[in-house]
Amino acid sequence: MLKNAKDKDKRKLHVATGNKHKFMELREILSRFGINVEWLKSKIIEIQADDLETIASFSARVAANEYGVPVIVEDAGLFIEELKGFPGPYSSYVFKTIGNEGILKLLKGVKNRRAYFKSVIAYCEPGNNPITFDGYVYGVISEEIRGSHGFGYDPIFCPEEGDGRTFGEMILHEKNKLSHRARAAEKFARWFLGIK
Ligand code: ITT
Repeated sequence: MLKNAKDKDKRKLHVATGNKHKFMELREILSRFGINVEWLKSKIIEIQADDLETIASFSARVAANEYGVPVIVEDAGLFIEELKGFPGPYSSYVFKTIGNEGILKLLKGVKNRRAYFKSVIAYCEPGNNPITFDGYVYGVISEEIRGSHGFGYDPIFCPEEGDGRTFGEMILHEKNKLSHRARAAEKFARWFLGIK
């Protein structure tokens, strides 16, 4: 961890992701804490594993050592109760293959539509071990695709703390009030700044 606020100014914090939406969400949340981030616009090598912590930590270590700067890597997944947690850590592949339409087909006629998003942020300084922070948002899978904001599974996920709209029907600021990513980022920011 950085020892004081002065150290923070000397070191740029980079978010390594190929996903612009993800970067914009993280930038907005972290800026509330006065943490400015830069986009390391590169798809960092990602391993396949059964848990998001392992995936994010591996990429964060590789990126921090390769670029010689402190790096955040965030990995997220959608876990659907009726499907025993699928697609979970395989969310990226499933989105690219069957997409939102495919998920809705799998859940056709299914009453239990409960699901959650999990986010894991891995922070790593060059030469050090990564440290992870998680965040969750619970909700249901909608009956149809709704909204064009956000990305990925946003148009089929209704957070239970919301007003019935999917994340896809919310602007970035609204999603950031509830999202898994915002919650993980808040945990990280508090730790980074030494706030209890
Ligand atoms: P990286 O370059 O950071 O890896 P990515 O888009 O591949 O970007 P993830 O591996 O973390 O990001 O995400 C896995 C999949 O889960 C991704 O394809 C998205 O479609 C979906 N996903 C992640 N976070 C989401 C969110 O907040 N809302 C909707 N879908 C999300």
